Amino acid sequence: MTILTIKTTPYGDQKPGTSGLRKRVTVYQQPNYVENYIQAIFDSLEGFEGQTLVIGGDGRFYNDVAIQKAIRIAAANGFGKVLVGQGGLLSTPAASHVIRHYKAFGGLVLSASHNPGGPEGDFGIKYNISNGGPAPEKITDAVYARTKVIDSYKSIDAGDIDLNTIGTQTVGGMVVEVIDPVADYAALMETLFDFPAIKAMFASGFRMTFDAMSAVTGPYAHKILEEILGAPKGTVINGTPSPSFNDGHPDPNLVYCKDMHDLLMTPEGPDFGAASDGDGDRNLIIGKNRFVTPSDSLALLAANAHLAPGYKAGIAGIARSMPTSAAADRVAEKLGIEMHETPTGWKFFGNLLDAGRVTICGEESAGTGSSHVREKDGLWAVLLWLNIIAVRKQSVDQIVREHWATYGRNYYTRHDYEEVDAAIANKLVDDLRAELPKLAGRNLGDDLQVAYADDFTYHDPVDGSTSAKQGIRIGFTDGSRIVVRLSGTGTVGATLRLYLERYEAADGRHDLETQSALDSLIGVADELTGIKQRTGRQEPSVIT
Ligand code: G16
Repeated sequence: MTILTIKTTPYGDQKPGTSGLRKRVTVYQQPNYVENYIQAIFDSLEGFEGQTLVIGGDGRFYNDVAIQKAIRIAAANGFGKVLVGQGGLLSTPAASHVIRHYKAFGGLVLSASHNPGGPEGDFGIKYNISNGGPAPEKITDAVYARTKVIDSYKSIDAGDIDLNTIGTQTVGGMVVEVIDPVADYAALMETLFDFPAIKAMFASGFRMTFDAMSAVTGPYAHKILEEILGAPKGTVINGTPSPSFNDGHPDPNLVYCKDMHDLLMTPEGPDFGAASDGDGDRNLIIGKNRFVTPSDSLALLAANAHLAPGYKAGIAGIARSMPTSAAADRVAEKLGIEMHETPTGWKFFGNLLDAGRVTICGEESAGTGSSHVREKDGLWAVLLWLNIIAVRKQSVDQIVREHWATYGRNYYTRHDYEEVDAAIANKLVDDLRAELPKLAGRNLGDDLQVAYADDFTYHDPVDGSTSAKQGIRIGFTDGSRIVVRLSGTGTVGATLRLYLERYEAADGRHDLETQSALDSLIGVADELTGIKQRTGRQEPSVIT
């Protein structure tokens, strides 16, 4: 085998965001763009010679091209083995499990998650470490620094690997094993959940719809829900992965899953509806006549996790990202377990999970997961919901209402302003930050008094690291909260996110429409930030 050292020049824009490097496909198609980034990752790691690397992606356009390049670069850099999902597929949580299960050194997860795919869509590369989770900032910072000075990459003179046949091949002295992307993951799920109870529920006529959004979870959902658990054929819709997600937007929210939501609100609709995103780590949960917000879902799953065999001994603690509602905090308080508030990004949960301080984690951005892997996990959340419904023998709506009656309800919404001019968005955040010291104690709107106003800084209790400027929080004396931050996953301009939350006590009113319940807070947020006037937008692009 000849190892080739190929000269290259750096790109200035390879700074990993909230979750890896996400860019337009056309950006990735520039000469050596993939090669530079992968070599920069390997240059930032030590001790991988002879070790195993996992590679898999969500099957989006350019997945196959990037995987072949990654395999050649891995061989030239001295990895001993690559494990790759058949067809280049591995959902993000399955990739995390495969890394852990086979004790790999790390993995490359190729995905732009819920962003659209196809030649005009987005692509992404993320490096995960040996615990199966996204690389921490220490590594992503080093990768970025390396991309700015890289002048060569290593590859080998070899053709493409056959990714469609399960089995072992050799390329340039390195073993490449093509594995079934579903089998190990399905086996793991079976250890966590009460499959007989869920199976019995389907057998007794329980109906659900799972929308795989023409993305990676299709094969996983067909196998687990229909084949193993016996849900009727047709339960899984859009179950064949497509490189362009069938020209859809694989984001499981109420905009892109509106049809399913509307169906669940009718008497003829199924009992339960769920969806997952491009790479299978996000989830959407809708019961008959009841949409469950991701923040509530986290709280509910944590409160009921003991009903699933994998969590019957109880959970050690809960972690949520800062903008996620405080609903889960009330569950932790009642259970007497640890509660942690981290910056946005699943990578911040890794240390807490590894240290055994938390078992369940979640984010407002439709992500929930547990210590079984180190990524959020869409199907896991769906299966835990099914397990809870099967054991409690109640509808989603009843379960949610009982939860609010016990803990109170955190009304919650997120308003996204997408593709805003980056300069305008940055100035808005900078100006708001400058105002923060003057806000404490001030009265805003009709009846809100500011309790605190700061820019969130996280101190990791496990490794002592500090992450500053993680989002502006304005908290009020009644427990309401406004959070403003810029997304780290968009690929065009800036996405401004406004998160709003108001707490209504256990004996309060729980049946208000969410936007009206938050009306006065929405007004105060606009007054404070000037979003509408500065961006020229009268409405958010997406409300979740
Ligand atoms: C990623 C991260 C999540 C984060 C989400 C939104 O999810 O893994 O932790 O909450 O992005 O991030 P932002 O608000 O910065 O856009 P995914 O599903 O896109 O990988």
